[in-house]
Amino acid sequence: MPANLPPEYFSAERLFKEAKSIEEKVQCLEDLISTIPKHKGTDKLRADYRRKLAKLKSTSQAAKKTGKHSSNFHIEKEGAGRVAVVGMPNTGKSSLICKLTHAAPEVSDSPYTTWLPCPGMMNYENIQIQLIDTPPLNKDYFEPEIFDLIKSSNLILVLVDLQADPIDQFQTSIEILNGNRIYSPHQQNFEDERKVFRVPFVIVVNKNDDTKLDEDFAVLDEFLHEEWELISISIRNGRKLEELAELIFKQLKIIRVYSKPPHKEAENSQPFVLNEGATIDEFAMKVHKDFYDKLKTARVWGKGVYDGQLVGRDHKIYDGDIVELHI
Ligand SMILES: Nc1nc2c(ncn2[C@@H]2O[C@H](COP(=O)(O)OP(=O)(O)O)[C@@H](O)[C@H]2O)c(=O)[nH]1
Ligand SMILES: [Mg+2]
Repeated sequence: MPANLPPEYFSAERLFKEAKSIEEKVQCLEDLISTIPKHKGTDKLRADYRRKLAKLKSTSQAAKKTGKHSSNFHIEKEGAGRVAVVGMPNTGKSSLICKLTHAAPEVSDSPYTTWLPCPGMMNYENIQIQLIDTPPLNKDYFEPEIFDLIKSSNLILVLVDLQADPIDQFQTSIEILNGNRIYSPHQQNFEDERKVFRVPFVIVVNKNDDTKLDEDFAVLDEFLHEEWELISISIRNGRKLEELAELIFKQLKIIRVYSKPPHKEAENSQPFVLNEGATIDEFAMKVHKDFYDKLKTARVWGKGVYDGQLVGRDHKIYDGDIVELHI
């Protein structure tokens, strides 16, 4: 128990302990948290209570939606891919979501501001990608459901702070992810491979605010670049954010393919999103099962073909290709 807690704390604590219903408990716990002064000595206490509050809130939500399991950690997948933004406290996870999407998670110097995941959609050219802000990685405690969310992602951005012992932050983050059976595809794994989740990681080195810090990044880069995909950005000064969006797209390994009705222009704005390496067959399935069932031939405009070339079902398609399906 940290010293110097004000008397309001102790009365709020008593009220919380006496509260009966979940709603009442939520209210009292919010009041209790607001009585705790913010400083280093109380970080752990506040984090503990926030965790408790998150649990209570999700329980109360689940209770409201009768019969349907629901939790604050369950987020519907949307868009062309899901990217989990993870890392130690204060590395800029929430700032990144604020900058690249319309979502507005709270940004603050206090390390345990984010305690629930928060999704936002990032526009990348003509598609949208889901980014999810997550609570800070913590060796001692972490909501298990957050790892389910991270495992369900197509890509993990591991944020580290260039201005605060980035190597240590990098190592700790990887250790915690691996400790929860989440590995980047290239990593060696000493456990039963069937129990492991493989999701690509990108190391995002934030707070590279100006060229004076480039040298610090160069040291880190030297140490890590052979094994890891990494990029250095400054959210505050907007450095390399476009490159980051591009890298996210590249690492998701997806392609955008356009459907063209016969004798008409391609429907340019709304591509179908498929995994790299997809074939005409998979594209037809995406458009409609009827096309997949009845497909005779297809014409392709794009990579490795002459314009309007007739191709078969197993022809491989590429990002930007235009396809005309014939049934
Ligand atoms: N100098 C600097 N500070 C940043 C940058 N990005 C975020 N911050 C600050 O770092 C602190 C923590 O940011 P936040 O997004 O809440 O981190 P989180 O705990 O990882 O979600 C805030 O004070 C931000 O303003 C950056 O590029 N440069
Ligand atoms: Mg945050």
